[in-house]
Amino acid sequence: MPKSVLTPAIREEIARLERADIMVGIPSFKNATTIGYVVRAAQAGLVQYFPDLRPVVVNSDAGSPDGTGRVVVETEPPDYVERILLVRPTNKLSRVSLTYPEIDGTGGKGAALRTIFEIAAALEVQALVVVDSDLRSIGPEWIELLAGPILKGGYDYVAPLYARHKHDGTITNNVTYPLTRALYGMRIRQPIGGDFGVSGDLVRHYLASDGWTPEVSKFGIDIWMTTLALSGGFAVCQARLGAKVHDPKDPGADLGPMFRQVVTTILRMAVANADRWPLTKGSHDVPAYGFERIVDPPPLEINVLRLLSEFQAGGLTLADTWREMLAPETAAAVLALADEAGKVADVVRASLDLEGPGGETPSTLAMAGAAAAFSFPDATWARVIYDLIVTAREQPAKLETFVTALVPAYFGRVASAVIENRDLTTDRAEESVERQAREFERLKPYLLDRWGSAALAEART
Ligand SMILES: Nc1nc2c(ncn2[C@@H]2O[C@H](COP(=O)(O)OP(=O)(O)OP(=O)(O)O)[C@@H](O)[C@H]2O)c(=O)[nH]1
Ligand SMILES: [Mg+2]
Repeated sequence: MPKSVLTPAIREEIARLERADIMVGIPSFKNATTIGYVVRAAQAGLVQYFPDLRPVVVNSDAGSPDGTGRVVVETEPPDYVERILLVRPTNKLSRVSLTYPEIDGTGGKGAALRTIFEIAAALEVQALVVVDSDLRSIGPEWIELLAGPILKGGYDYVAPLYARHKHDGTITNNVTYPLTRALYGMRIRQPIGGDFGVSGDLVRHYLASDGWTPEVSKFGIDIWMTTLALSGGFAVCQARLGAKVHDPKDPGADLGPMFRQVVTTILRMAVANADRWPLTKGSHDVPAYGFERIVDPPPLEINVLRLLSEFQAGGLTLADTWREMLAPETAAAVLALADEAGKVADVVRASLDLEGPGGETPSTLAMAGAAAAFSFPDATWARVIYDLIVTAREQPAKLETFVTALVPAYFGRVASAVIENRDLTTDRAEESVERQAREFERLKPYLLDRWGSAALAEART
């Protein structure tokens, strides 16, 4: 079992808290403007829905210079919860903010969660709920929705189910959802959602697991947790949370490092679980807890032109790497698509006035409309990901290089999805995500075939 990472200061905090039944953990890094709201929602939820349990809220911060930790501790006056809920809390509301230690020199969301797990285990909580600190759409009921299935239903892992804008969640939609579903047979729609519930048993399983790689210490953590829950045979469900409104990100500008961390992790775990997924056929729905919601998440602008241009540039500079990491036919198909992306990008540039008076970027809709000719087919994308699983086994030392080289192709795939969904409602866009997930399942024999023949070739050498 990996050794504990807790600092003396954190140990002291644990000794002071002694025990708790339910814990809300909040990782943060420079979230002073939004975390107060999240803490208030968490506290109100704990009092309103679990009045008899001993609660604790723990913020695991990266040492943010913007006063995030102070906001957590000072967020509201002492009688706040009583005033808004008209009930007096039965149990003391304990709330702490601490700076988490790095894991082997690496800090990040995963390292923050590691500290949260250690505290949850030390306090012997029955249920741990983790929520992001940049949430705008959390309410007290999220605590019930994420902890209820554990405390009342015997579940160990509660994944979130929320309406996200059709252009949000691109790593989820294009990689983690379809791949988790095809490999492990469970339709967990948000396997890296960031807001989730975990039982005390599963927390201990996480702490006992090896494999805290540098990627897992960062944004690889979410898919690592979901995959361990599945591979460990834990009872998994989903909770309907409504909309996820948070600090939005444009995939072309912000998501490169996150993509690398998440995808490296899911591929390594696919290799590690090779005794499991070849036996899984098809997929199952995962029970969903909570009342249905009708919500429209706020729109998100995506710079389609930048995505297409980066894909084209990748085709020019990374061709050899793509040929090394993909099957020959897949590499040829992706190179042709990158070339096509370049041509379409030229059309977009010519048809839109990119140097408008304010120099502002044209809208997503305008760019996607001008790029309508471009499409990165589901089947090609599924083969790209499947090829990489095989490559991850054959050349593990070069996996990071390969996943980095995959980023421009992912941009191409995201551009294609944005273009395809440009006129669709969020509901209709969901159908294309499902279609792609089915394509991953349909092509699983391709993966099994390549996996088997690569193993055979290896055995012969
Ligand atoms: N402690 C710590 N927390 C971090 C770090 N990076 C991100 N976080 C927290 O992790 C959560 C998710 O980070 P975001 O940057 O919002 O990522 P996202 O793209 O919204 O990812 P999702 O979880 O999929 O929504 C937030 O609560 C962040 O404050 C970090 O380096 N250290
Ligand atoms: Mg966020």
